[in-house]
Amino acid sequence: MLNVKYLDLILFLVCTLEIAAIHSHDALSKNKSILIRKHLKRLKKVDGGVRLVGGRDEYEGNVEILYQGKWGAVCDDEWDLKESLVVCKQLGYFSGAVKPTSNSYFGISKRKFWMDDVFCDGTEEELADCRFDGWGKNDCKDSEAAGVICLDPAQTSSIPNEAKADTKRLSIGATRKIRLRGGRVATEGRVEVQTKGGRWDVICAEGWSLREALVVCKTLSLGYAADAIQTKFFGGKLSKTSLAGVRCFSNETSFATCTYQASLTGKCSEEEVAAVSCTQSLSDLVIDHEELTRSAYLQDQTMFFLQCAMEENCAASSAYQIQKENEAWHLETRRLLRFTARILNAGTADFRPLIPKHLWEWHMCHMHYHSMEVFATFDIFDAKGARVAEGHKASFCLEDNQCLPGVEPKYACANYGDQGITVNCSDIYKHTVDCQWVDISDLDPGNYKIKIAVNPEYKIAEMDYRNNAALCDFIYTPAFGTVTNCALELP
Ligand SMILES: *[C@@H]1O[C@H](CO)[C@@H](O)[C@H](O)[C@H]1NC(C)=O
Ligand SMILES: *[C@@H]1O[C@H](CO)[C@@H](O)[C@H](O)[C@H]1NC(C)=O
Ligand SMILES: *[C@@H]1O[C@H](CO)[C@@H](O)[C@H](O)[C@H]1NC(C)=O
Ligand SMILES: [Ca+2]
Repeated sequence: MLNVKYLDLILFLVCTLEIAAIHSHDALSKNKSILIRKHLKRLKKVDGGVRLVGGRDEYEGNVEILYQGKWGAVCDDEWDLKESLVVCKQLGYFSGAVKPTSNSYFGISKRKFWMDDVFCDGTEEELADCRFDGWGKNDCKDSEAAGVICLDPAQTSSIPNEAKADTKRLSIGATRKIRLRGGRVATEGRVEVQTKGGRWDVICAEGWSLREALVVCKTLSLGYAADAIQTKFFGGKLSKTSLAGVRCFSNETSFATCTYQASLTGKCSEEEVAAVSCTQSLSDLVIDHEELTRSAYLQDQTMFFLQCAMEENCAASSAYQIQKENEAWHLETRRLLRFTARILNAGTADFRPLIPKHLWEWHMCHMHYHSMEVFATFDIFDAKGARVAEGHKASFCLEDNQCLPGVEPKYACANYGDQGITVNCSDIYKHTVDCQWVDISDLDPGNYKIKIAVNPEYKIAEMDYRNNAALCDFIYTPAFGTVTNCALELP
């Protein structure tokens, strides 16, 4: 520790002297101080500097950012490829094939969250230049840290487009039995996998999520996963043969078909092990794709009417560019694809927000409390499968808008009411609601795919995620837009 401190001091002195020596040449000195600043940022000592923690090498880990001299975590809400690209670029790593990670993939965060709802357009020099909720403003749990896997610049030529995290995945296999141990009741505990020799091994908690937990509960005939836990609380010790990087899609009927990363066996980067808590009754959101196709239409709207929406990051990046560069931006028009999202709870338990009521955030623009960060995402893909437009519903408020006959609505947003969706009730976001659209101003007419997903980050436990997203054709001509041909799938 002491060495590092001295090193910094020496570096600082050298820099100061150098600046002083060339003080007469103003421009040069300015150039130099910019260079030094950049260098220091590389050394991660200046606010806005980023570093990766918890990974196996310097090119991967949960992202931490320095602000007011303190390191803090970044929340994984809205965290995807563009944000990871900016981080890898800022760190000077090759950014052609990076991979975002979420759910504290590289370990539970022990730091305060500095950033939440980060939106980058990919051109930013630094993560701090991206849009986000404001320093320290967040509603995230320690299991929601965002991370990245960047590529080592030396390796770029040998690894094609696939990030290394996905290389060498093997099936768990039917010969490996699983069981739960260490819980207070039989339906919870650490997950153990039987080795070839008959011993039982715990699983490295890295990346452990509700998806894997759901398959474990199904495999053991214990119902569904109420919780996926990364913990030491249920005992168990990682060994040289402990599996790591275990991943399921959540649609598997047996844990045997889930995969693990062979190269990481026995190399867990943390001490926590994977655990689950199973339950028989849970919620199950289902997206109504018929309502979606019925209700979709295009609308041209001036940005004057989209100010609240822009404040909630609903518009495309180009809208923010226009807002920055054009004084008369209010008069510019955006083209919106509007539609109704109707979400039924077809499960056996109410769907409730993840965060407790006292942490709900009041949204002035839309005059209600937000109880959940990312409830729904809307993505448009081109023929090659590249995402070309996105929207998201941040300004939602979970409530029972319509219930099947004989079911009493229970949840209502008005008056700081309880939020949730009762079994057999639907929460409906009409096409007229703000942000209930995708900004397609940057798209050329053509054939696209649109994907509408609820609970897209698998943060709230459900019985089944295969009905959480609708993937449909979006036919866009100069005259109209149609959404047809939907199929339900995983978010
Ligand atoms: C400072 O840097 C800019 C570009 O980075 C360069 O064009 C300019 O010549 C430099 N000025 C001096 C005095 O070195
Ligand atoms: C589960 O989902 C994945 C990804 O969408 C898909 O590739 C796979 O075929 C699905 N498996 C089953 C059993 O449906
Ligand atoms: C919900 O509706 C389904 C189908 O109509 C019915 O089978 C089920 O009993 C209902 N559940 C509740 C809790 O009302
Ligand atoms: Ca569902």
